Amino acid sequence: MIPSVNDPANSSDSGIVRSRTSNSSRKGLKWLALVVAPILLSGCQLPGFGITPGVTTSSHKVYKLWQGFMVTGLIVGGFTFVLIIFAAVRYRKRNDEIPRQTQYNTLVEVLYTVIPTLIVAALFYFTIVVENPEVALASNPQATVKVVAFQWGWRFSYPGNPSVNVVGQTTQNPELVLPVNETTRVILTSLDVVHGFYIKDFNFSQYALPGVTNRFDFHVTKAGEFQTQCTQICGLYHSLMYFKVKTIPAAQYHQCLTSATSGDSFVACANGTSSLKATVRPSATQGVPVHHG
Ligand SMILES: [Cu+2]
Repeated sequence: MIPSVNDPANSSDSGIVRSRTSNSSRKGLKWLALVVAPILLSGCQLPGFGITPGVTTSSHKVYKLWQGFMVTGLIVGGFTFVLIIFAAVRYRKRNDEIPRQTQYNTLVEVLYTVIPTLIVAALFYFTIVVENPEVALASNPQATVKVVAFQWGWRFSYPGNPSVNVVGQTTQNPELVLPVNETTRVILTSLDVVHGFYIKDFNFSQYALPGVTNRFDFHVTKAGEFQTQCTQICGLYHSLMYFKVKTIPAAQYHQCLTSATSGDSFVACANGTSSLKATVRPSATQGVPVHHG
C-alpha cells in the first residue's frame, strides 16, 4: 500500500505525511544507489554467476546474456525485497485503528504493470538476439559429426570417414573430437529416450530426442579438453552418461580423420598417442549395444 498524500481525509496532517514520505523516499533512493552503483561501476568485471565465457564464438554471447539476466534478477529481486521489508516495518500494526485505505492508486498500478512488462520484453529481445545466431546453420561447415545418445552412452561418427565410429557407455566415457577455428555441424539424435547433450564450456545444451534430428554448429576457438554430461534423467545409469570433448588444431583434425582406420585410431591420433585411450575400449566400435529396461 502506498499512502496517498492527497487523500482529503488526511488534509489536516498532509504536511507531516508529505515530509515523512519525502524523507523515506530520499532514504530509499540512497539505499538503491548503494546497491546499484557498485554493479554499474564494476562494468565488465561482473561475476560469471556460475558460468565462464567458454570456448566457442557463441558461448561468449551466451555468457553476457546470462550476466544480464542475473543482474536484472538481482535488481528486481533486491528492489522487491526492500519494498517488502520497508512496508512490513514502516506500516506495521501499531493499534487497533483501521489504517487509511489507499487502494486504487492509478499511477502505481500502471507502473507495476508497465515496468515488469518492459523488463520481460527486454529480456525476450536480448534472448532472441543471442539465440538466433547461435542456432543458425552455416552454409558450408568444414567438419561434420553425427551424435547418437542412448541408454546410457554416446556414439560419435564422422561422415568424413565412415570407418570412424566412437562409442562409449556408462564408465567408458567416449571422446568427441572437434577442430579449432572451423565450423563443425553436429547432427544429434537419440535411440531410445530423451537425453541432454550439454557441454559446459560451450554454454550449450540441446535435447537428443528419439525420432528427431537436431542440427547445430560449433565454432570452437580454443584447443583443450572439456567434460560434458547428459542433462536429462534418462534411466538407471543416467549419472554415468559422460563424454569428453577434445578440441585440436584443424589441420591435425583433418589429417587424423583422413588417416584413421577406426574410431580408436582417430581418437589416439587426436590425442597424439599411438596407444588407444583407456576411455575407449576396442569393442567400442562394434556398434551400439541394445538395452532392455
Ligand atoms: Cu541420458
